Amino acid sequence: MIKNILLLQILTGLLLLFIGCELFEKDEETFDYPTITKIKINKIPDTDDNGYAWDEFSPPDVYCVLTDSQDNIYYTSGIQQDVSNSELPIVFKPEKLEIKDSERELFIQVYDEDLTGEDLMGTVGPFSAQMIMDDSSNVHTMENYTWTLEVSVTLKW
Ligand SMILES: [Ca+2]
Ligand SMILES: [Ca+2]
Repeated sequence: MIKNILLLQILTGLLLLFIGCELFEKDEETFDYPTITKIKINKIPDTDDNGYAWDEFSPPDVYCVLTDSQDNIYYTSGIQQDVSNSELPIVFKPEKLEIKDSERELFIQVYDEDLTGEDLMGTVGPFSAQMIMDDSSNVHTMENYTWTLEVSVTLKW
């Protein structure tokens, strides 16, 4: 009988230890793969290639797409309506955007959403998860001077 109680106590102890570890892991926020947690658009061009405003009566409606060089799409953000310069930077927080192939060359395309399709505001890249992991900072900023476009990517791993 005493042996049984002792065994029960040990089992309970182990169970509590196990639950404790589970809670700890959840708090730690671990990642199975390098994960893009944030895409920040710092600068967008004032006008399109022809010098015209992106929209006739309001600022552009901005979203971004994460692609590779084969045009595979890994992420499409929501649309941020009427982004004037004073509203920059705008931040998109993808959910569980894991980069399973850390060597793959990636690009971020930024668009102005229109009723009749979309206008490309510019592209930044290539970059790869490995490139950011090799760097000293987990925030990687890319600028496309032709388009006056600047985008920062935050990677966690
Ligand atoms: Ca437009
Ligand atoms: Ca607009």
